[in-house]
Amino acid sequence: MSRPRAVLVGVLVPDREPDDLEASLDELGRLCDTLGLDVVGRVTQRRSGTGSANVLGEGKLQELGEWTGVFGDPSADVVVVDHELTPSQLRNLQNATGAEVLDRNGVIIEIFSGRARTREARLQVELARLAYLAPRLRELGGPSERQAGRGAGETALQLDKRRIRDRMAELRRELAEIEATRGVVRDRRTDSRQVALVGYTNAGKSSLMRALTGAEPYVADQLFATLDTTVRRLHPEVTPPILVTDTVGFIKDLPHSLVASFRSTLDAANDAGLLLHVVDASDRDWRQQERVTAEVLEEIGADDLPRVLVFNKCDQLPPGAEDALRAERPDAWYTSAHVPARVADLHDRIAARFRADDEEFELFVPWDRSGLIGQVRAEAHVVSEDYEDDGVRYRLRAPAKAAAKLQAACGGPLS
Ligand SMILES: Nc1nc2c(ncn2[C@@H]2O[C@H](COP(=O)(O)OP(=O)(O)OP(=O)(O)O)[C@@H](O)[C@H]2O)c(=O)[nH]1
Ligand SMILES: [Mg+2]
Repeated sequence: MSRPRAVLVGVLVPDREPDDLEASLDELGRLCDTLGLDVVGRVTQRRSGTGSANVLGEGKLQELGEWTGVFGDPSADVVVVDHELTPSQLRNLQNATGAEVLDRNGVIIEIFSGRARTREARLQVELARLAYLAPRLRELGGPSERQAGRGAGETALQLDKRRIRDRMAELRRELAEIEATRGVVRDRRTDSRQVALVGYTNAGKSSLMRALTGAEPYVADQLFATLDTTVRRLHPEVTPPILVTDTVGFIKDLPHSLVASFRSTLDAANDAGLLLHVVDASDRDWRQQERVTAEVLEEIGADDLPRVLVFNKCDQLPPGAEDALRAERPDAWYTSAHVPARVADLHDRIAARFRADDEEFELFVPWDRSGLIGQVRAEAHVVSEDYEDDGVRYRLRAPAKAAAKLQAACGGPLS
């Protein structure tokens, strides 16, 4: 079956640059592609705002109608608007074009719906989808309204709305339960060292995850390839181990219902000792993408965590561009998930960053406590070791907590 064809609609409001609208429509086109739509055209118009009943003026609305077959054979099946529509704008456009109408948020929510894999992600997406659909139900007339005919329609609609409310309450309850279990897992992990890869969708977070850990996350030249958080050990391993977390990507104008419902997933980032803010250096819009990511991090309360900007895809930069970037952002790290030597460099920087926070200390393990040697090697980096008559004298590096624990374990009259 051929894919449905979509025509994109963008409005150029007075304080917006034409380039910015074009870039936004490019991104919307990629979102449509991810959703399974073929983008066949664009209709744009300069307007004083996005609030008018039909979004577009009369002439442009006709142009759109030509695409959707109001006057003949349709060349597009779906109209996709690049900003958020009110429920009544959505209905008006649907009536005027005779085609299905989606707005940016609707597209993003549909992508998320099709892609969520873990139970938690599925519940979160369903919640977001219902929150998005509920206010639009009356305007569109739900399926049961059409089936039940006019008189009974209102009651059926009210019934639908009540069902949605009940379902949303149920989803919130289930999510709270999952969250509570995770709290337990999290507490157990407070000693572990975590790095979270965060950033704009398609920046290469999962590719870096794969390169840094040997895990096999889903990587695709698609927006929102990842919707679930995964955690793996940094590889080659360091002692004590560092965990790497891959997270869902951000996008501009991320629907609020999604930010809210993904908060717990994104919260994984909140457990991290270090955030790697991954930016696609080869994307001409990286500055905006960096800004959007920073804003979402602030929204989820992760903006006070230690954070390093990581420019990825440096292999795709034209000659000289990386030097220019380095001059502009001397504190950032530069890498490419596709170049092993550069991944190794990133690995070492991560390890060094954690090592810098470690304490270096001396530990004497008497022979009669040699059972502790395994624990020492698992929890601390061995700088040096000397075998003496009555035990082993170590110089170790470890996080303060682990250091205190080992010292307590080896303490006592013999040490
Ligand atoms: N040339 C080049 N391509 C890369 C690099 N890193 C990732 N890519 C490509 O960029 C695309 C997106 O990569 P992903 O790792 O899926 O990106 P992501 O940030 O996880 O994306 P989402 O999960 O959608 O948020 C894929 O086609 C990757 O092969 C890189 O360093 N160089
Ligand atoms: Mg990903």
